[in-house]
Amino acid sequence: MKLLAARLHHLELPLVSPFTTSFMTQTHKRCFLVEMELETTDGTVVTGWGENVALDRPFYSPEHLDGSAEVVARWLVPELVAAGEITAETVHHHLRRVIGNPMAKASVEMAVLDAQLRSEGKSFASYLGAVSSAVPSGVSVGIQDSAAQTVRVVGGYIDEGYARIKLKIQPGADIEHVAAVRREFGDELLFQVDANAAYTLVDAAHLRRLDEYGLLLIEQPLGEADLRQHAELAKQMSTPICLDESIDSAETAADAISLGSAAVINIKPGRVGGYLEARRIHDIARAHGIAVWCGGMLETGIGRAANAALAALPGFTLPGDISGSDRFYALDITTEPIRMHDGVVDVPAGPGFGIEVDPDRVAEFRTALVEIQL
Ligand code: OSB
Ligand code: MG
Repeated sequence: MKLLAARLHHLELPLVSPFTTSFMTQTHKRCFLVEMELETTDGTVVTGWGENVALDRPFYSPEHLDGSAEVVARWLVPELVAAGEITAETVHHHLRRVIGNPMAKASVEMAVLDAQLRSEGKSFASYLGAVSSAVPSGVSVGIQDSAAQTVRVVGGYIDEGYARIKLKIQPGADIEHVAAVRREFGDELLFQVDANAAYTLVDAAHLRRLDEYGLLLIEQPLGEADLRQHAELAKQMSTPICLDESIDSAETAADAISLGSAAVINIKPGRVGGYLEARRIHDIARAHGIAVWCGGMLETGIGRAANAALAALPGFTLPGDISGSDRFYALDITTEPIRMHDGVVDVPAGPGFGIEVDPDRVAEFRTALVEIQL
């Protein structure tokens, strides 16, 4: 395929409720969609959509939204134009001169992948080799002001039917909140926590207090670069350690596994540079007997649909942060929202990512439209 046009749709969507992590509170989601027109070898013009998941501020990873958009327009798209003939499978290679910026790269690869699959009439799930038609749907619950409020919010999601609860924690909002949820909802609840790098190895004795609550895992307790220290922490507590921020490529996944830093890996396609790298990490982890699950970045229906397909690979043995669109948004930008029902999200079966972008909704939430000059 050959790139004919590329444009960025900058969006701002209100969240149904504020989302607080150890690093910031979000009330709105800002992101941009990458729309690409490509010409296939037989001369057909096809459109594909990608979604960029960089956060507003560089508080989760080094990337931030405005910088990521600049990298796409100024450095990545020109590399694809210079490459001439491209396929989804060669995008990663063509972008190799640009260091880092995985979320920018992922959004570009997504648009090419969606276009390619649409031109072939093939779903992303069948392209990947998905083995299930629905995936268990977990929900990520932000830090609340009190343990009582945490119980109320978690209870609401349990009533909706979510298959697994992930609770954000930080020093001062951890043991007591976890204990309250366990007391209220019992030992059967699939329950895990996410610290977003809020602790240090000095907190090991404190974190060990979580062991008595039968958590599925603790996600990213220590710093992004602390692979060795996570391995040390793993020796000091029985709750399985899952890495999120630390894993930015198949190589770091391999290192984390061989160092004993992670018993579980959260795979986020944006964080690792795209869905194809995400699949490589799945393959490596599966070969080592390491469980993986699909993380989320408050995606719109585009990223949510793609994540559901990824999570249908056989190594995704734990429920992902793949909730219904209504977990974050009253209105999504796809013609049909992603729905959670009976604790699962259906894997889209249509061509490409299997959703249709709603142009009116995109226009409604759009703050800027940038046509990239090729
Ligand atoms: O650490 O998993 C995280 C959202 C933004 C940044 C980091 C994280 C998250 C979430 C939300 O937990 C997961 C979701 O999209 O449902
Ligand atoms: Mg996380």
